[in-house]
Amino acid sequence: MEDTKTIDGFDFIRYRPEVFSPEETLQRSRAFYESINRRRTVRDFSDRPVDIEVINNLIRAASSAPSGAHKQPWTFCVVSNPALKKQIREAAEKEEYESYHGRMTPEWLEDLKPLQTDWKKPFLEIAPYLIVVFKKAYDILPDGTKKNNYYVNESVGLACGFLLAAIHHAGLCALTHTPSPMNFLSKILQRPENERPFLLIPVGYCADETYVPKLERKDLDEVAVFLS
Ligand code: IYR
Repeated sequence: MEDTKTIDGFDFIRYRPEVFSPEETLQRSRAFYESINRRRTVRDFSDRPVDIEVINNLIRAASSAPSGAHKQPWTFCVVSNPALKKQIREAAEKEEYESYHGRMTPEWLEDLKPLQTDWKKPFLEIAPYLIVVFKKAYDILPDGTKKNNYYVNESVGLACGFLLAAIHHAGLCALTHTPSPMNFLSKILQRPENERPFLLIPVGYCADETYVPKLERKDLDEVAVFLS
């Protein structure tokens, strides 16, 4: 039986987190770091199928992220239909062509050279799934009233972080793609007016021979300060 209590008329349940010994805590923190540190953004996907129930679980994990006032202000739109993927690829490439040929600053293009990206986005048709994440600035109640959400960017960013971790944990790969501007996604996917595209995430297995840029990650002392 769950321990419950009522505070000011609201139900609470006893929280029983998993707690480990100090040794096991250290071991688990290291193991998780070593696993997640192997995650890489990939741009070369295989068309090898992935069970939709895997995708369902990845989205369940993402949607367990914390959010402002627990509003869960997100919609994960899962696209596997080849005709829709083609439409998305064509629209994304049209925007990206313009970005790479004038909209991005010379400094930005220079910064992207080590990644060797360009306006061509074949992965949008090759990956078995595109998860298009939409943020909901407000909810629309059944009677049509609008209700604002809180910390929407922070919340949806956290959910995407959870999603990427879940994808990696399942042995799959992803790309956090940000075609810009990306309002074409609202149109193609016929999303309601309260949803705005946030990230376009192809998901699947990477191609048999995939190369990723030889990047270094910052050391702990470059990303953290300890004030004790
Ligand atoms: N959206 C473009 C350009 C791009 C921008 C950044 I910042 C990247 O880290 C990678 C790519 C594209 O997807 O190619």
